[in-house]
Amino acid sequence: MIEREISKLQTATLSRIQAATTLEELESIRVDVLGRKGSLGHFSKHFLKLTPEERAPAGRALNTAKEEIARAFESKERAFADEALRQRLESEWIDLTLPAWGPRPGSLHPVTRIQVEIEELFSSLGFAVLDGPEVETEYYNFDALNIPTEHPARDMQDTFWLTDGNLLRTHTSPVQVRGMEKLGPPLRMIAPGRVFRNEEVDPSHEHTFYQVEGMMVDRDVSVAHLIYFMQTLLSAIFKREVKVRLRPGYFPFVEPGFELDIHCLICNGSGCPVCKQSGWVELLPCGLVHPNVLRMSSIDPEQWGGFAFGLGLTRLAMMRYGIDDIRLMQGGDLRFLSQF
Ligand code: 2NL
Repeated sequence: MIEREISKLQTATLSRIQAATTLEELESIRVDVLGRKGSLGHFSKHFLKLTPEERAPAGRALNTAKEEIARAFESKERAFADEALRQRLESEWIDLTLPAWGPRPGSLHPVTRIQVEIEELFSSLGFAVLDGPEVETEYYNFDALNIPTEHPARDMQDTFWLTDGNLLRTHTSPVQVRGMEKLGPPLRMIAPGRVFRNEEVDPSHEHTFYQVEGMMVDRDVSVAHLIYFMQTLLSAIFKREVKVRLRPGYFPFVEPGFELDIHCLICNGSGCPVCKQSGWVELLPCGLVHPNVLRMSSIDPEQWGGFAFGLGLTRLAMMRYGIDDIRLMQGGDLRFLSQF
């Protein structure tokens, strides 16, 4: 009986399908049974030998078997697909209740940090914090500061001159000149900011750097006041005693003028590129404001006197953080910046 044979094949195939564990296995069963040389096809050939009466029930049995087997394949395939999806969902599961990373916090540049500290210190001492243009006139940058025409700072080698006769400020003094004009005496002010010099760049020279200048104008201001404020400033910055030395120094805008040097904090005085092997770093030029400078800004030097100083913020930050190459400061390298 061919129907029985078909039914046996159907049962066997259904259990093979049921037992299959992979898609590949399922495919090989499909080839075995439904393929061109498969076992079901084999029955079709036998049909030729059947009588017409035998053919109808055998055909029905064959069709039923084909349908059942096809349904079983379909449902097994669906089961495989469901399982694959379940496994994917399992492995790709994320916990949506975890807190987000949030924005990566940035940090202040070492120069900015020192600048903010100095601004806070001087604010607490009654000084105004002033800002001013980076492109200046020759008058504010040089003439008003008693810097003579033949002074080397005016040379092309030292100053970035613009084609219109203006220049990139070489110090923040022009901000103080503007401050004297605007505020009038008595006054206390500091002027932090970016300045520019036409320098050959090396580990201790940059064309762009930061400084803060400060000035106090009042009645009877003396070198004693100057020294008091400079000591207050340095102990606040270094949070410890630093060795200093005071030498006479010449600056056209002060008289008398001083060079205040500190013992090099990088090499502890033994000599390094930053202190040019001397063990000392020029840190704080200062002095009493020159009468000509006061007069040019409409302050009567007979009535008023003042002290002034200029502090290199960039060099100070290098001292504070032990940075031995000034080029790192403007380099924008995140490996450097993210350390602060
Ligand atoms: C420097 C310069 C100093 C001043 C700057 C100053 C400004 C005015 C009047 C008088 Cl408007 N003085 N500034 C005074 C002494 C020294 O230093 O290049 N420092 C890094």
